[in-house]
Amino acid sequence: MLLPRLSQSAEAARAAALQAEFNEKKWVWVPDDKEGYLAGWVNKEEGDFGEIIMAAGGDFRRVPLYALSKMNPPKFDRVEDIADLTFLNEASVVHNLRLRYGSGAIYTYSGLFLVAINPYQSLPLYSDAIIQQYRNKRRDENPPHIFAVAERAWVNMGEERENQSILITGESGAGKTESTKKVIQYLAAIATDVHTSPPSHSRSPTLTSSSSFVSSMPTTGLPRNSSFRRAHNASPSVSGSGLTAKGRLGLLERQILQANPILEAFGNAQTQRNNNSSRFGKFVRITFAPDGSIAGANIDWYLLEKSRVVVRSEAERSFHVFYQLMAGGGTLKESLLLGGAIEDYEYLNKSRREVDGVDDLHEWSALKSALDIVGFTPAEQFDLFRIVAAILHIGNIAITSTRADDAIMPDPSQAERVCHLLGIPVAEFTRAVLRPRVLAGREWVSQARTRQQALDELSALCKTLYEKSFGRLVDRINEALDRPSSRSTFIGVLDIAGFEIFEINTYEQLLINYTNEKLQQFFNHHMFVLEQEEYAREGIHWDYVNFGLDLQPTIDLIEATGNAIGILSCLDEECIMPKATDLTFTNKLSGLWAGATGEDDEHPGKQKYEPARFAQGFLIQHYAAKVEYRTDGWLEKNKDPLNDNVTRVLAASSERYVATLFAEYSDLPVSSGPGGPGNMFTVTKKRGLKKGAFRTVGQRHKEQLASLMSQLQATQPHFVRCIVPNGHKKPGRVDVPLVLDQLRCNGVLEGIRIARLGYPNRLPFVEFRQRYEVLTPGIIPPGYMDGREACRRMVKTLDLDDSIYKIGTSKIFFKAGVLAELEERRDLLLFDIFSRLQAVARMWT
Ligand code: AOV
Ligand code: MG
Repeated sequence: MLLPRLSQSAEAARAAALQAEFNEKKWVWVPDDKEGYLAGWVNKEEGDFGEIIMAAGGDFRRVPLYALSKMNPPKFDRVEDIADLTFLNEASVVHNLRLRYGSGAIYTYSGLFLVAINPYQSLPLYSDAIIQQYRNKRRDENPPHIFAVAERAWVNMGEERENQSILITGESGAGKTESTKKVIQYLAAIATDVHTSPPSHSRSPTLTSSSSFVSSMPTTGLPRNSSFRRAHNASPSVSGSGLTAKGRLGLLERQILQANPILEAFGNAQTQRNNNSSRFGKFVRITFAPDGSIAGANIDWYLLEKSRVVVRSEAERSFHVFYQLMAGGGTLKESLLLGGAIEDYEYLNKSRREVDGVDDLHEWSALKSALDIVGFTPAEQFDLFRIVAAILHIGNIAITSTRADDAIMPDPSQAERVCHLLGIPVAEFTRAVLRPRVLAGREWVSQARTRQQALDELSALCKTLYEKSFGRLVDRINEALDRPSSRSTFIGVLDIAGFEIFEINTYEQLLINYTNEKLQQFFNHHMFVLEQEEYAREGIHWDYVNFGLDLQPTIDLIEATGNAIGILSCLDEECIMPKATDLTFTNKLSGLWAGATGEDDEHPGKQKYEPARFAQGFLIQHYAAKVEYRTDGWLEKNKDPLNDNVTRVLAASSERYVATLFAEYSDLPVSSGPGGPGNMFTVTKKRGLKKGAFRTVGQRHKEQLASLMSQLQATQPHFVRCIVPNGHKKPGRVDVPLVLDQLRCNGVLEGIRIARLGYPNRLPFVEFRQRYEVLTPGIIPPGYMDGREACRRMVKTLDLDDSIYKIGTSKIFFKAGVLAELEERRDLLLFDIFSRLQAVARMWT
């Protein structure tokens, strides 16, 4: 027993020496344009300025004191939970993340968040052995990991019979989709295990009591990060069975896993930021039977970037499936009349065709086998590719114009191919595109289109075809996986694009940022409730406002209906106004929100809105930043126009698959067919009958988001924030300003801000006493003493101001920074004792 104690005290001495050295100077983080923050110490202070000596290089800098951030003592380096830091400032947060990332620790907690920094390399963190290592373990028993989040969700679901959600956000390429896959991998593996080992729902009660905030300080003087290496060298013998999880998965589990390559083939594409970028958001729910085994799954999807099938930047590709089909289609391609190569298709030959390290032929086989496993019949598979091929053929339809500028199709053979695949009469299709019947006053007339109008119609058709087919694909996957049962509970994983601020922000950014504003509000509210519960549990009085409400004015500004009409409703109104344009819409908004009318109480969003000064658009103050939106093209984007003539032809297709995609249009009065035109009244009336057909993009998204939010509200949430470390897709490098931006956008800094409103550092009485009793010798008499009383005596002796701590019923709570001071005092003392011991030891040798 002597040896470990000796080595422990040697470690403690080293730490104490480090601390003593640190204590000699007043260390700070100095803001730096390039590096984000640099270390330095305050040489002297003059008024509001400090003279700083920089740690690297030793040069002097004069910096305003308010710009400096206090550095945490070295023992806080690499803490596993950022909330444990005693100085909670931005600089310390990124410093900690950078240190950890540098040693391969890509995961770090920050209070309620798991922060995951993309390693851009394959790390040995996801084997079956590691899965076993996280099974049945509390969060603080293992290094931070996405598996720990999945484990906690699973345990909470079992113990509390409550649905769970895991919300993963981050910018493009940050690792959301990879994280989602890891969660599903973990759940599939452990749920398979329940068949071979008893469910672990009856575990020790300590499991649920672990606080989401600081639960413990390092008790040995060593930071807890030392467990990282230990964890990842863990022997697989922890696992009860030697079989790999993969080998044991049942059909349903395999189908759930195989749904992903299908979704990725149709919904992902290579972009400049990510070779496998998801161009849609998804919420995947895995349902579990009461015994913990998987009962089914269901996928909801959001905002597919369908315009990509038609255009994209030159350096990017369309959806993967196009290239996979072209590479591997073989005889299938013949049936789809795809005789050419990629170069021959207008919708593919204008941009990049290949991706480094991606073998489309191989991906094609993976897609085919996934479709087989999930249960798509050959006919169903053919229908999916029928749409892909039809889109390529539509792209090749040549349109020219007459001298009168009327659109014509000089070569009908291309349209014939399209119509053959889509099961529609070529004459009707051509007429619908070139000379659709439209309502002129009270009469239906054929109206000639210009070349551009006809081309726009074709591309609108392709986008709609693709989106509808994607929707049908997801429905079909759900049919295969969905086995609803009243007794099941679910874990939902949300993989959705994070807050976006680009050079030019448009309607898509507004919708995604609106979504993130709502998700952030959900987080803030959740954190508020947990904080409140914790304080209430501990009998601590704390006055505060619900920080979930902070974001409401911005949300109102976007989504409100009624009197203080929001941006989306205003856009909807303009979409049905004759003669409305993007400009009239923009002006109307400014009149509504920036005008002098209306009390601020009635329009709280007013302070969040500003007309743009140099472009047609406006600025919104989001929680993450002020963003300028340009409103060009919004009316069209919101209406998502496809003329009735075209949809009606498709709804009457002889191919069942095509007809069902457009079924919602089928009961419209036939205006271009032999039945003759209907009148305006019947159109409106019938339109009212079919829900779903004529909603605007904004309305549809608002409804979907409302449904998502209400589902999330009925779950216990877990939050994962993915971070891109640098702009080069390379391992090892952390670009601090880039990371800080993301921490701001993804709410991690916001979480820290609100944590600081309370008492962010908290310790159970026992731990507080164990660690700091050395500072108050003789205060606590030998024998038993109530933990609370002991703490009270200690803080009194330590002379702490009572505004900086609160004593609860089982824990003591501190304002940020207090623990650093206690640590400093403790280390000085230990160092002193140790030096004296050493002196004594020297006398004896
Ligand atoms: P995203 O989902 O957040 O972007 P992905 O999950 O597709 O990002 O990750 C992008 C790429 O980063 C992956 O293809 C991997 O190469 C790499 N990567 C991410 N996480 C890991 C990990 N844990 N281990 C190893 N490599 C990883 V987007 O869908 O573009 O918003 O739209
Ligand atoms: Mg993704």
